[in-house]
Amino acid sequence: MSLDEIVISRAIIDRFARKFSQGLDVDVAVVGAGPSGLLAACYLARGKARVALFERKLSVGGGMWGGGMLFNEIVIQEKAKRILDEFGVTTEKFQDGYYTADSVETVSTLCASACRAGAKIFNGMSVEDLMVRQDAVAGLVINWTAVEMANLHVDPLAVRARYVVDATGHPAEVVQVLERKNGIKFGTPKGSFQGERSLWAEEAERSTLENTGEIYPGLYVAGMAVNATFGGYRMGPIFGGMLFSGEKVARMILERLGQTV
Ligand code: 48H
Repeated sequence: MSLDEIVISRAIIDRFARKFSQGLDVDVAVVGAGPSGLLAACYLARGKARVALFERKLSVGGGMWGGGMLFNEIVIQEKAKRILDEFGVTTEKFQDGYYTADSVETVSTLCASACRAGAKIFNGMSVEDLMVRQDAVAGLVINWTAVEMANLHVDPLAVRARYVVDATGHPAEVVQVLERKNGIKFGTPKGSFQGERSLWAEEAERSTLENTGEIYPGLYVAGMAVNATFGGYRMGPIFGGMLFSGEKVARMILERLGQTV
């Protein structure tokens, strides 16, 4: 058999069209494939939710690849070790209470786990807006990142989702769009976007988990986007809070869907 370039091209188009079509109408749309988004997508898919994950960059993993200051090791606190153990990521004790993991092994394992659980991951796509219906978030407005970068005037496509998770990290882009374009008040103490504060690891890890949840009907926030939304501190390169936040948001949504992890 000789290779036919058109068959190769058609295979990609057909398979992508099938996957993309499935991703357009889902139970949960996760925005951002950093550690919190990847973990949320994985647990949601394991719980039998239909999940699509949209990531602006070509690579998934967000800020985890670089560990701390490009030293590609992450630190987790002892209580977060059970999550990495569950996925088979190698961890090593540094001293009492502190464990390390290779950031490349961690990202690639979480990504593979999410895909194998059934989450559909769309990289190179940016979420530029939301669908809002009767005072609830009803989905996303997406476009190719290449279109965004080239500043081309190309209309986007829409994704319907029962629940949206903002896991966009420091900028909390989805939350900010909701506030900017719709002038609404949402579930922070002041009812508005607060912006992230300086470094305090202990307090940041605590408040990330505490504030992970639904801030407006249909919109959940997870990971670093939680701190930005609620005015929480940053925690630096310790990742337990990101893992716990992804796990918590998945559990909350699965409960709403009547499913369990
Ligand atoms: C599609 C988007 C969009 C968009 C952004 O930053 P992340 O790694 O997010 P988290 O919250 O899972 O993890 C945060 C962690 O990496 C970190 O930065 C920590 C712990 N910092 C502590 C500190 O003190 O600095 O990933 C977010 C992802 C990225 O890959 C973005 O490209 C993506 O979201 N993203 N994708 N559409 N509009 N906005």
